[in-house]
Amino acid sequence: MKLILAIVNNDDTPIISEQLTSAGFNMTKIASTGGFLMSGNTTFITGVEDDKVDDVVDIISKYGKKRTQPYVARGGAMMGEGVSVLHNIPVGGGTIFVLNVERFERV
Ligand code: 2BA
Repeated sequence: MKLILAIVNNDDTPIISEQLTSAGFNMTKIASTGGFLMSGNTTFITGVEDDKVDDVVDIISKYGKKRTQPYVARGGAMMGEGVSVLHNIPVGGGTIFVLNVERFERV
């Protein structure tokens, strides 16, 4: 068994949630925050049998869209105090971790 942790954009959360559920996967959604952009995202936790991992990854890949988000870099010693530069940072579609599960119980 594997545990999949998938971080996706909030805008894609409803469709990914719907698709995982209708494909029969159990999952938990956690409201999370990206450490770099400090904006909200969603972390899906899904426990699946090994042969289902690719199905989950396929759904997240299909419905998690790549996009850019604005990021304002504020000046310092390198750029000059008071200077701000707007960057468009590429984000997503999904950041996916697949972990081995040692034991799974529903009690
Ligand atoms: P954030 O940490 O807010 O990162 C958003 C996007 O900013 C990243 O997109 C990446 O393109 C860029 N970025 C992140 N750290 C950077 C840095 N130190 N310098 C320059 N650019 C940087 P994604 O890679 O698609 O990541 C989307 C979200 O997935 C991240 O939001 C974070 O919440 C999560 N994530 C990504 N990689 C992770 C990792 N190795 N461990 C845990 N969470 C991760």
